[in-house]
Amino acid sequence: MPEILSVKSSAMAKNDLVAAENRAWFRCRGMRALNFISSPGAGKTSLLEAMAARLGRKLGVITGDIQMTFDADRIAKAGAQAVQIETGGSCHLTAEQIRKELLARPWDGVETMVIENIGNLICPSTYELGEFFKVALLSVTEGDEKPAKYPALFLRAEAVLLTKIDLLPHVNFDVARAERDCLKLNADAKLLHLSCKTGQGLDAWMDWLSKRPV
Ligand SMILES: Nc1nc2c(ncn2[C@@H]2O[C@H](COP(=O)(O)OP(=O)(O)OP(=O)(O)O)[C@@H](O)[C@H]2O)c(=O)[nH]1
Ligand SMILES: [Mg+2]
Repeated sequence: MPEILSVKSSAMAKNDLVAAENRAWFRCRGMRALNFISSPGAGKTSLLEAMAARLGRKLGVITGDIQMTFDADRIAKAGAQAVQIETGGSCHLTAEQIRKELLARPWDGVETMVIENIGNLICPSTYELGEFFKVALLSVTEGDEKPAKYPALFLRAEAVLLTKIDLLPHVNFDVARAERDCLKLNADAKLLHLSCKTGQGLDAWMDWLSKRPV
């Protein structure tokens, strides 16, 4: 199927070009830019609400969903600058969609821009959006075998946040196994434990993020 492969690679190449322009846009403004990727419901928006409570309008968020603006509404209510992309069915965001939102508003005062990707462990992992790094969120309710089964994300994520750790006593989730599998895929990954319900781990996450060079 050489024709199909060439169409796919040309679409990816176009996306990568726009992603490079987005990266330059972030760099010019001294903004740190990261891409949150996880399965649906792992806690991306909850973490962004917690970050918004700390960073206020210094946090910008471009959040993607198939439909509805619930997530952007929640994040804006928590104090950050937020906009929603509704893809209408597509399972990942593209660099072009991000570019459009970067140019559509001033983003005055934003120091950290988080792109909350569509809940999906597969497609978002391979589409560059212009971020400087990816962060994987893995909730303890999903199963400890997910890093081994969905390596595309865990290979590429600079940090893996194990979320909802307040639920650990109630689920069969082997933290050591999940973390071992993450490190097999990326020995340099930063591993952190978080609970947005209790606040555990939020200081460590914010500290790591603030020290990560732009
Ligand atoms: N117990 C517990 N529940 C949490 C935690 N974080 C998030 N939740 C709950 O998990 C559900 C999903 O959280 P969201 O933050 O909306 O997840 P999401 O990854 O943004 O979801 P999508 O955008 O739909 O992919 C909500 O009911 C949250 O209240 C946590 O640390 N502990
Ligand atoms: Mg969300």
